[in-house]
Amino acid sequence: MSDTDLRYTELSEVGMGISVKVNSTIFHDESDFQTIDIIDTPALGKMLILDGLVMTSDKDEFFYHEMISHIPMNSHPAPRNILVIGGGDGGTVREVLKHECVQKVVLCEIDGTVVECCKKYLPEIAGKLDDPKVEIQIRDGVEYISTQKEQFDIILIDSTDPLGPGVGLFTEEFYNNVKNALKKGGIMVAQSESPFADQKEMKLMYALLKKVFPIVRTYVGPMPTYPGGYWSWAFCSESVEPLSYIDAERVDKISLTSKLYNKEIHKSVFALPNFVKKLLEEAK
Ligand code: AG3
Repeated sequence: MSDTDLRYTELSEVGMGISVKVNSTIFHDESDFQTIDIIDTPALGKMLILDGLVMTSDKDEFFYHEMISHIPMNSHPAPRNILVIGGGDGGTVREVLKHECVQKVVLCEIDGTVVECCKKYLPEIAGKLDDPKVEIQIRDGVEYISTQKEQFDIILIDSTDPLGPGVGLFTEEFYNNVKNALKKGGIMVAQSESPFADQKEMKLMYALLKKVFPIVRTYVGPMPTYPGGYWSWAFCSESVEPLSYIDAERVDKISLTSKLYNKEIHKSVFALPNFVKKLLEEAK
C-alpha cells in the first residue's frame, strides 16, 4: 500500500477490523444524531458509515438484509403488517416487499438525513422506500413502539450497535413494548451483533430478551464487512418456534432472485457452533 492510498478503517477496541481503499467521499454530514458518511470504494461499491461504523455496502448488503427479513417472514403463514425499526438505508424494507402478501411496511427511523441520503446515493438499497405500501415515520423507535398495540405480524429491529442513537433499542422496556406491538403469532427479529467480536454485548442483549420473550432463538451467518465477519440475529416470539412452519411457496419464490437465501439456508442457520451455544447459555 502506498502512503497516498485513501482508506477507510473500522477497528474494534482490540484493534481488529476492516480496511478498504476509498475512491471518494460522496456525502458527509453531522446530523442531529450522528456522523453520516457515504463513500465509494473499489472493493465494495458505495458504503454507508454511521459514527465511523460500517452499516451497509452495495456488494455485501445482501448477506444481512436477506437474513434479517426472509427467515422471520417465511416463518409466518401470512405476514401482512410489518414494522422495521432503524434500517433507514431501506435494504430490509426492499426485501420485505418481495413478499406479495405484505400490505403495509412501516419504517421507523430516528434520522431523516439517513433516509434522504440513502435514497439519493444508494438507490439499489433504498430504491423501494417510495413504494406505496411503505409508511416512513421519522421518529425515535423507542417512543413509537410504546404507542403500538397488537399491530404487526413481524417486527424487525435493524439497529446500529448498542451505542449512540441505538442504545434505547437494547432495553427490557423496549423489548416489552415490541412484544405488545406484535399480533398473535407474531415474530420479532433483531440484529444481535457478532458472536465472535461482540460477546459482551451479545450476552447482555440475550439476558434481556430472555426476560421478555418465552421463545428466544439465535441464527447466524457470514457478514463480510461487520466485526468478526460473522453475525447473529435474535428470533423472538411468544408462540412461534423457528422451523415449526416454513412457507414453502414463498421460500421458492424468494429463492428465484435472492443471492444467499434458499430452503437449505433457512433450515441450516439455526445450527449453532458450540462456542455460540455456550455464550447464549451464559446470557442470564
Ligand atoms: N445494522 C447493523 C449494523 C451493525 C454494524 N456494526 C459495526 N459495523 N460495528 C445495519 C443496518 C443495515 N440496514
